[in-house]
Formats: sequence, C-alpha cells, structure tokens
Amino acid sequence: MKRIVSIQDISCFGKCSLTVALPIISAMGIETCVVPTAVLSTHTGTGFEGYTYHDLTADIPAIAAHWKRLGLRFDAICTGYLGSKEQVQIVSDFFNTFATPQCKVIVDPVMGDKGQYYKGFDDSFAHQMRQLCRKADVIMPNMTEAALLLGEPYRGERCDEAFIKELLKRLSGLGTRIVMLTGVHVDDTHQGVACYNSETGDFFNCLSQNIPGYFHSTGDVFSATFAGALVKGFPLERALRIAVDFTVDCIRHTLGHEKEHWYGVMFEECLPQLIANTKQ
Ligand code: PXL
Repeated sequence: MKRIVSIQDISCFGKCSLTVALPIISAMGIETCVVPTAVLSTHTGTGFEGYTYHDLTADIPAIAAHWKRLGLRFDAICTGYLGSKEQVQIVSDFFNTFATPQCKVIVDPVMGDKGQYYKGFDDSFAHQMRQLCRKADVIMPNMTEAALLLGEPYRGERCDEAFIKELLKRLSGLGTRIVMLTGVHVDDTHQGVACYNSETGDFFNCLSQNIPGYFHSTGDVFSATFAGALVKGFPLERALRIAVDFTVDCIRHTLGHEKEHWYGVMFEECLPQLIANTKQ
C-alpha cells in the first residue's frame, strides 16, 4: 500500500486542507498520515471572522523525531496551508529527514488568491515559501501565488499562452522539476491548469469549461487528488486530468447549493466516481 503524509492545518469546520485531503487520498486507496500544523475553528475566508487559531509548530519536530525512530517512509510528502515563516522552516527540516529519492515532494504554496494574500501572510512569508519550493518535485501555485513567489505584480487570471509558458519557466527556475499553474483562464470559456516538466521540456494544459463563481478550497481538492493519482502511478498528464476533472465535478455538484455551501465544495458525493476513475 502506498503512503502519503499531508502537512497542513485542520480547519474544524469549513471543508479545506486536512478535512479534504484525508478523505480524498484515503478514498484512492492510499494510506494517509497527517501532520496537523494548526487547529482552527474554521478556515480564514470571508464569512468566518472570529475564527480560533491554535498553532502546532512546536509539535512538528517531535512528531518527526518519533517517526524517524519508527523508520517511517512515505511515497509522497504533500504540503498545503502553513501558518508562519517559522513553520515553513520546520517543514523544510521535515523534508530533509523524510524526502528520499523515491518520495515525491509536492508543495502547494498556499498564500493567497485573487491578487491578494490570505489573512496573516506577507512578503517575508512568500520569501520563505520560495525556499520551500526549491526543495519540491512539484509545485502548484495559482496565478496570485505565482506572482508572489516571483516577487512581481499580479496580472489577473486571464493570460495568453506565451505569458503562461514564460511564467512556468521562471517558476521552474526556483529549482522545481514540475511546475503547475492553477486557475489559468486562457479564453472566455475555458480555465484549468498549465504544466511544465522541466526535465522533458514539455508544456501542456489541462483545461475544462469555465464555471463562473468563486468556490473556496478547490485548490486543496485539486492538490490532494493530484498527489493521490501521481502516487498511484498514473503518468503526469493523466494524474493532472484526474485531478482537474474531479475538482470540476465537485464544483458542478455544488452549483445551486452555494447559499448553504459557500465555504467549501460538496466533494463527498463525488468520491465514488473518483474511486471508480482511479481503480487500477
Ligand atoms: O484552502 C486553503 C486554506 C487552508 N487552510 C486555511 C485557510 C485556507 C484558505 O483560506 O484559511 C486555514
């Protein structure tokens, strides 16, 4: 059985980060271990003002030390929302301990969206996150996070192919083998993920019909699904397609229920289809 460790917060209500990654990766038949980086009452998105935040940074080295004594090994280490610069450094140390050549390191540099930082993040966090990306095999920033990683202005989600390719190349210059840009709008009707494999020099897009609206935590759904599919052994392009299709499926499933489910997508009822699509 394959084994992934997911390192991100647990937002007790709000369907993001660990409460999304755990069920998705487990449903794909992969053992899922977690390093919870913080416990929040909800995620930090608009509508959840007054959330609690309990930082667990100090627990991470002790968890890692125990796991090292146990000789645990992982097929992938996946990171998502990390709460502070100090935490990013400690996660970087975790990579040093557990990232063997067989272990894929997948970093989703969660920092912001729609041209702005999420609450509590700033340029010094982006600087630290850039260092973490250097150690990753795969990174998957959205357009906002790509601009923050490169220290340049955000130009919106809509962009032409030449710009996307240039951005992907510059991101791979951080030292990452595979770079994916999420939420790219190539025309009025399509959006998706653009990918660059710096080892082969291949560029490819994985697009789907654009669904108007903003759906919280779809990046977390996407990254967990992609990591699961890659670890299951699907080739890069196929793993990307599986993750994009599942994310779109979750969004479609939520359409018409946005009033009640504004805080996250209704991914649960889509899991049987994901299981069927990833059976090997
Ligand atoms: O979906 C990313 C995410 C994860 N965890 C927390 C968040 C967010 C985005 O807002 O607030 C706590």
